[in-house]
Amino acid sequence: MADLESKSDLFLGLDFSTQRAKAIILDGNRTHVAASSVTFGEEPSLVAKYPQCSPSGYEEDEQSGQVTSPTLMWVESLDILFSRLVSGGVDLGRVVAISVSGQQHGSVYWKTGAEKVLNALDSKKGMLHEQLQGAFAVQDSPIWKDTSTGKQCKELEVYTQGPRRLAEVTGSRAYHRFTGNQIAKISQTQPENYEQCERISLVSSFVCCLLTGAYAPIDYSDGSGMNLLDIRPCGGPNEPDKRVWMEAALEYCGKDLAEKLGTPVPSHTVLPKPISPYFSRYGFRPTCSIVAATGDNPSSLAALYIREGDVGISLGSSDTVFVWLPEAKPGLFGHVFVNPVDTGAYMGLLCYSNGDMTRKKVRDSTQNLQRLSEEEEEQRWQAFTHCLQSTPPANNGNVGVYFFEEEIVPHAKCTVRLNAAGEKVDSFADQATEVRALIEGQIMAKRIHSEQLGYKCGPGTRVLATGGGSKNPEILKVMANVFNTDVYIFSESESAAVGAAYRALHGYERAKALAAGDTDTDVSYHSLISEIPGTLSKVCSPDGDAAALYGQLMRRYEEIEDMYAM
Ligand code: XUL
Repeated sequence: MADLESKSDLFLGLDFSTQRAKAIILDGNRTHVAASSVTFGEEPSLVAKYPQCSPSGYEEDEQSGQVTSPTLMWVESLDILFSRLVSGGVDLGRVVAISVSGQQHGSVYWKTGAEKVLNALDSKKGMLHEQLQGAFAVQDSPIWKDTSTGKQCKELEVYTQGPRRLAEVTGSRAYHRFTGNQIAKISQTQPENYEQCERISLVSSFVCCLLTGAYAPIDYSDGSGMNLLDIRPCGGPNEPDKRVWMEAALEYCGKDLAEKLGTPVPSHTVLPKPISPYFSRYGFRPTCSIVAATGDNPSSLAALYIREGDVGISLGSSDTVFVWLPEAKPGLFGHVFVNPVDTGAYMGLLCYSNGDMTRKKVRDSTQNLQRLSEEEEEQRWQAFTHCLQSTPPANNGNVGVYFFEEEIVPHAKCTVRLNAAGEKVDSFADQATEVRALIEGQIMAKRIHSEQLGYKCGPGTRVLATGGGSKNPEILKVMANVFNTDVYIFSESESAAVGAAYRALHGYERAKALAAGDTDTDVSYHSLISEIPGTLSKVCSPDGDAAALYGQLMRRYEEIEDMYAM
């Protein structure tokens, strides 16, 4: 295998999440060199143009459940991000490879002729959003929070011979946010726009279209979140890991959809075109490689060195749980994706819509959140932590389900509180009990559901916690006791962006080694990206007595979910 690149070479990871775009730059030893971010709903120039997306970064129609973000807002933020890195003194000319992580399931609709515009992007002709003004057939991209596709989900399941069959082939039964259902809704409700669209990207692959100035392929792992990709290998001895689209699902979701989606590729693919000459304005070298993008959850799995026996828990805008699966056995529950760092393996994913926003609403005892200063936020989180400190594990038998937003796992929207006697109550005696019921309920749900996906808690297993919520040691204690296992945190809170930078490094080095012919075996991700000592630190171990209390409480929690799931 080739030596790692010279120390002066840099690797850039971009993450386009629901609320912001981030960049993290690492050197060849994966040491942090620079970082920057743009918060869509707070960046003054973006707020002025897209006030409907402030402060959240998206626009929501409560009535229909439709949730979208303006595609051009994302386009503009890429320029802001790069100019911010340059003004911070970063020499982007040292970047040899870039990869991208994107919020999963969201989609972008390129208008016929847009690829010509992408090909012709020119740093002298104005900013990206100016040159791409007319490039989209649909101006507002549906994102993962969208729940307006109930009709399409039902029809897709019928068309593909039922939810179980759809799950067996695509890794999931039909879900509102999954891209195929979003596309089907657009093809049915905006037929002219659908007709005018020549290419559909995921948020992740869309950013690669901007970077390369050409249509970029969808990778297998993010593609598994569409209800469209057949996740089973089908390529024979020459291409053992090849995946293709599911014909029946394509047929239902839209006319000529195979052409509009393009051919999907393994997640480690280096794209045929390097960076577009447009980006010379920031000093990028013309040969800078772009490695296929993937979704934010697959990207976090890559950053966290997840291996068999680990469960990753990310507490963020959405809460997610991901597990490494050697085999795919998808059922009616959760999702199975092609693994982003080993195309022969899989990853299980659970996604909860009640994450940070719900924790904030319980913290502030309100359904209408206000914008607070950093200091006020800090004070309120301290009070929240104090609530956890002042209440015992298992909350004296009080248990609650807080699905303020329509929950995905299970499909339900309700708030239910049971006291120790099993009676339904409208509120608990005090705020501290309320906060503990919320956190314990959220963590118990994650254990119950990951076991249903095939995960087994036991000796040698680890919980790897990430996301904003993982900074709270009291929440980590609850994780250790509920999962009855050690909890580790990653020294970086931005696992999705870091995963993108790691994947850029891997894709680049792999391609270089293969091109040089100095290896007869593939350069596996884990052979190159081994755990850097100190990046994962054990922060919590279970307390036997406390852990024992959760068995019974989990059964009660499960009963509530069973009663209220739609
Ligand atoms: C995963 C999901 C969310 C988004 C958030 O299925 O919908 O985690 O990826 O960015």
